[in-house]
Amino acid sequence: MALGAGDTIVALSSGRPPAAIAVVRTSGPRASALAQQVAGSLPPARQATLRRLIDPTDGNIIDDALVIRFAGPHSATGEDVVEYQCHGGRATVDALIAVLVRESGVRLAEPGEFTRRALANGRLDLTEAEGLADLLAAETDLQRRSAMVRAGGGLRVRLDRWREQLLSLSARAEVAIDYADEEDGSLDNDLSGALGDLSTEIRMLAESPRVEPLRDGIRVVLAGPPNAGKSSLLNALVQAERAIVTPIAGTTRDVIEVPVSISGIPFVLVDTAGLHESDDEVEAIGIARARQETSSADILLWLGAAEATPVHERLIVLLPKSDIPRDEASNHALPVSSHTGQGIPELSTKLVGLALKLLPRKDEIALVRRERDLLAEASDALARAASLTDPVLVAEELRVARTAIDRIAGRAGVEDLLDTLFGRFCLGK
Ligand SMILES: Nc1nc2c(ncn2[C@@H]2O[C@H](COP(=O)(O)OP(=O)(O)OP(=O)(O)O)[C@@H](O)[C@H]2O)c(=O)[nH]1
Ligand SMILES: [Mg+2]
Repeated sequence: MALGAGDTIVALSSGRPPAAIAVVRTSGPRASALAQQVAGSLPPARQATLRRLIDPTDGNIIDDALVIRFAGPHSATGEDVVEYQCHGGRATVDALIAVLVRESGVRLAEPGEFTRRALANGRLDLTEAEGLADLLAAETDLQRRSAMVRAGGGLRVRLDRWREQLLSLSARAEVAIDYADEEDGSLDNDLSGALGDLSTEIRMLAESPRVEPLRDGIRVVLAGPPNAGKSSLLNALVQAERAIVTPIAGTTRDVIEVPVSISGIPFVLVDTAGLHESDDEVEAIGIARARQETSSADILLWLGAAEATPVHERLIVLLPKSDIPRDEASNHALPVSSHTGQGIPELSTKLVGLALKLLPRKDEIALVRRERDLLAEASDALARAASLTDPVLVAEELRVARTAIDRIAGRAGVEDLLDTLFGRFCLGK
């Protein structure tokens, strides 16, 4: 947990001054008392109230501001929250914050600390907090929409429902254990069926698209032998001279990443060293990295010979330098030329087509890897439970499934994860 969980925290929650208006947010046990001191009296809850803000030690006027109070637990953090909408000049903001933090038990907030308290007080769960972090970082419309689904509780609702179902299934298994002596002690078929159905339902969600390609960009790796024209193609796709191009084989040695948005979809184009056997130490390292990139690519562009094409789930085989006449038929490869621009629009269209399969559709949930793994874990445990007859073992598998579901929502064993997540938040959120 963050330092001083019982402190009242203060932060500028709006953008960096100067701005027309700044929002200074306070949350914690002293928030209301502070408002009373600075704004003269306590404003009514949930009603924007114009107040003159005064430094209580010397009576100096700080600003005229709209003050909005939310009484806990019905607030964003679950604690008493007071927001001050003051003028957005740097000196005004600084003066207000200085007066607020002068009180004992009041301090500046850590990044993400408001949200962290909301999580601690059950105002949102981990999947929503993660969605919120994505929402704040969203740069494209697709990212924004996907984050909205998560931040709005798209996953939480299902997890809550599944948790209830798991509890009632556990209760049924317990009953079977209790009656084990009297009857044959095995489970009714009905329960096995219910376990199997729930396993399938959870499995289906586990197969949802991943958040990472949407958040970080879809990794398109350009690979092939030296001099194939990989760097030139990258430059042509991003319409800028980002990678060095020379007629010398082995020009690119390191991995070069260039983020680019094509039709509003975030891609990261990855240029790599030409794949071949090399005695040069530096080049050899570059080639090893290129091989790694090839295997972790979301989409692979192959600029080499057809017979040497690597195996990849989403592969586009290209025939580079198509402006140079050559004998062999191009069969399945897409002809592209970085010099004349031939095939570049078609390649972009193909990239977008493949990318759309990797991305969540409108209003579809996307999952982070952790969530997918835990959902799969829960589904597996339920599938095992469905095939068991001993109610004691079934109850144990149900417990495994419940723990996995609880961990997704952040109800169990996630402290280390919280630090990483809240490190992504900005100050004042
Ligand atoms: N005619 C023609 N030449 C090209 C084309 N694309 C690249 N070239 C030339 O081919 C040579 C190698 O191009 P690069 O883009 O550096 O090739 P690379 O695959 O990145 O090479 P390495 O980094 O050494 O592996 C350069 O001289 C380019 O000008 C093309 O579409 N048509
Ligand atoms: Mg190159």
